[in-house]
Amino acid sequence: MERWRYAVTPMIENTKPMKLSNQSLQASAVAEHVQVPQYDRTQTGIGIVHFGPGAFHRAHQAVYTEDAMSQFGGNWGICGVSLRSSSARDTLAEQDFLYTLATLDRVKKLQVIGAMKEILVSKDQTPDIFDRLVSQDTKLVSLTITEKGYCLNAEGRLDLNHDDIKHDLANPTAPVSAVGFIAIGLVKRFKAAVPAFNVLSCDNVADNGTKLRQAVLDFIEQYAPDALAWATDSVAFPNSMVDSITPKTEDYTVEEVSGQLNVTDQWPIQREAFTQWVIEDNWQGERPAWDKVGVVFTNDVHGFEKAKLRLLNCLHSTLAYAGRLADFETVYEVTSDKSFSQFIRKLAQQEVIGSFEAPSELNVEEYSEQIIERFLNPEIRHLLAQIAWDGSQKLQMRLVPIIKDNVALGRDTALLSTGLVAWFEFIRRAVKAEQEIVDPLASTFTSTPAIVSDDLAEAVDAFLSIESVFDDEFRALSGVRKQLIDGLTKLSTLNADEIGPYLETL
Ligand code: CS2
Repeated sequence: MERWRYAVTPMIENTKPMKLSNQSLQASAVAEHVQVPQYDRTQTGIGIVHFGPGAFHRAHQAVYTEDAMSQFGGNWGICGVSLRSSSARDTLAEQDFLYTLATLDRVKKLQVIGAMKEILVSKDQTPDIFDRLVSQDTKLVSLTITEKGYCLNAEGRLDLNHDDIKHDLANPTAPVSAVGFIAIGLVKRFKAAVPAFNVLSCDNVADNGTKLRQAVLDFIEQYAPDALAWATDSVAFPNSMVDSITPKTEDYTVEEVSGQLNVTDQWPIQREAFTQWVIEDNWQGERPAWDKVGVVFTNDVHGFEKAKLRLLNCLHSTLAYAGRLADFETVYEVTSDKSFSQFIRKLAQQEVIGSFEAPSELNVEEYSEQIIERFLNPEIRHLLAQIAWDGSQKLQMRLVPIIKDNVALGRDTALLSTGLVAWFEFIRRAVKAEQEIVDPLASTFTSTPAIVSDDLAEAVDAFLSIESVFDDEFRALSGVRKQLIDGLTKLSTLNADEIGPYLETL
């Protein structure tokens, strides 16, 4: 299916395309309508180590860094670090770590990104990773590893009983966690009298920098207490909010981008045009000229974080679970359905806006409507099934806090509870159908019979008993518990084409 074509047809007709590489760039084999790095990659040093060089990092932070270097220079090449898989390294190494960002929106754009200079994999390159972490050239360590990678306990402190943390404290020459690598790397710098680097979380987590700082300092307190005062005073952990809808790369993306590029890119990244990065203005020393390419440095990141998590991610997750129960495939399809679009607008207007204090410079009504317009981008095929991954991690930030805040404020929670109930029913149907569940708690769901009980109060209580998602305060919300039981009682009886009409009744 031909989904999108550019105005310019491929420059080279009927020849086998070269691979995207430094060589094909220098040979100008890449089509003329494609933006390419405006700096000499061979002369650009590495100043950033990034843990988790996945699609979002490559679509967001790496692109801001690319633009900053193309327009303002600087040795801000990125060393990606993969703690699990070697696929990104093995694939991108074949094309000199170049890849294409395909911006798919009303206006389409192809940009070859050169900021990624290397990707190291911890299973066989740990010494090289530490060399990068200790190098004076490294001014920043950033992360997109999701909150579960921070190894925190319910109190927001480092979980010293976490298998990875226990391993790293016992094996500091071969850590397996990002927290371990960062903490041990900082201690090495302390002992070598090398100034600290900044640590920047780019995860979809409220207070991401504050949480990561606590985890790293807790690790150092156990591992090298003599370095704790230095780390406490010398390392900046700014909070940040990140935003750009970045669906995973599909086979058609590779085919279509390579066709437009005139060279083969094995792993392009697709993304919407909208992108936003808000970083707390808490920084030691140099940084890329991000502020000159659209990044906002402010002291009120918290308000932007909440606005985004609550007005985008809460709606995303609600659409994912309710939409999958209604057999929709993508965000575009489900948001195009009148019943669903009316529901999420009511959810935003009646139960999300007003649940938090937004930054004074943000018009939340306009922001919310802009988000729903972004969901209606026909060029982005964002799978609901992908957004549905890791619900036990995501909903504790996207839905649970809003319900708690609304109860405390005496506000309604019926629509928010519907989103939570949709997750419950989504999991129940997957367990009954023995379908794969992508979630760190998948085994909990499949090994807890009450989750799929026909006694829906028992089923709700089984979900609410999951300590990592719901705390005692939430379990004590008796009114919410009744909403969840009533909602699941209704939702569990509905087939796909009855979900939308049901939402209209709420
Ligand atoms: C999505 C996010 O997959 C998901 O959970 O809600 O990745 C969302 O696309 C980004 O936060 C948008 O910035």
